[in-house]
Amino acid sequence: MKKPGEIDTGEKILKLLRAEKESYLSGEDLSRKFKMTRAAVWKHIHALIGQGYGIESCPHKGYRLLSVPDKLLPAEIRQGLKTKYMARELYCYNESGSTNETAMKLAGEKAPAGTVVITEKQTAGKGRLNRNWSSPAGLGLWFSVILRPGISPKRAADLTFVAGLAVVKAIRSFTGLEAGLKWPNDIYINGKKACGILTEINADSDIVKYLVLGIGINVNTGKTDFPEELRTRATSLALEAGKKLSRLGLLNVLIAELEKQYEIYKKKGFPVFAAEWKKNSVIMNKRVKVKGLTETFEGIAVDIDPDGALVLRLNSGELKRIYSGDVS
Ligand code: BT5
Repeated sequence: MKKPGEIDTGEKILKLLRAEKESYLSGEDLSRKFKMTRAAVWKHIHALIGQGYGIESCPHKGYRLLSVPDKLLPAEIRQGLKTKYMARELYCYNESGSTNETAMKLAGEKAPAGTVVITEKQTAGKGRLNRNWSSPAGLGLWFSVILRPGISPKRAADLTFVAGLAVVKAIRSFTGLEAGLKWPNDIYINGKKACGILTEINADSDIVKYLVLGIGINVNTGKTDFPEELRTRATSLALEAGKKLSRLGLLNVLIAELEKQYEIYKKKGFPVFAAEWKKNSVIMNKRVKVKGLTETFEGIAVDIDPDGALVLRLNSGELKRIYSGDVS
């Protein structure tokens, strides 16, 4: 695990190694630069190797960076970050229960807006209504973002739309895949679910104190990595693209897109979003079945209203607004 905030010596050494590219960085130079013994330098190098970095150590020449691991390490994420505040505070784990749970706790302890909690694997990843979210190690992006939007609790669901749109745009630009939105919180590709979003809040009666956006994307998940019951309904970007993809590359594009869309939302408000969301939806003007908590409705999805409700034209011609449920 890596705490947020300041860059440690190991990360600074890594930066120098990266800058050297093909040539070697001598242990002596490093020990002078960081005012530490060569044994201490070796300890840092050893720790980096332990994290999965390929570092060659050559007598009389020094150290050379050969490869970086396919892991969501803070130094790797920070490297490609082009945001003002999104993911500037970063908590990275090898394994966690649920990143949403950790993020809610950190937000309660005053973590700033934009803080990101990310993990290689979740053991208790969750969806809405405490459903399970399958999050196997090293295959997806399982992360949560803390926001402090200063909105009424009634508007909290807006942020699910903001995140959904950012995810769709990022997947399309990074992979070229035709990802689309399914109300209220899913991203689909070729009729299967590739991503889910879970928004949680801590609120007073009239203001959201903090909000956590939980985003789960199946990136390199293979068919048999999914639990059996999901195999016909779930997909991953790699399965659709026919090749393995860089989780780090996608994460960087997505974090930047999320900051961009969130800023647009704050400036222009929900209606601008709803319009853009509809354009990227896979259910608009289609016949759907919506299972609510107590009732199921069938009809044509015709609109998203200003409150984020799905508007269905029922067979009777009546327009029905639905505030929560699962669409199929
Ligand atoms: C969601 O809920 O789709 C929200 C998922 C949010 C996951 C992220 S990961 C990071 C953060 N930390 C967390 O603990 N959660 C968030 P819902 O619409 O209720 O869908 C849940 C349903 O999707 C399950 O009941 C399964 O049927 C299906 N499902 C579970 N895992 C899946 C997966 N990896 N891919 C596709 N479908 C899945």
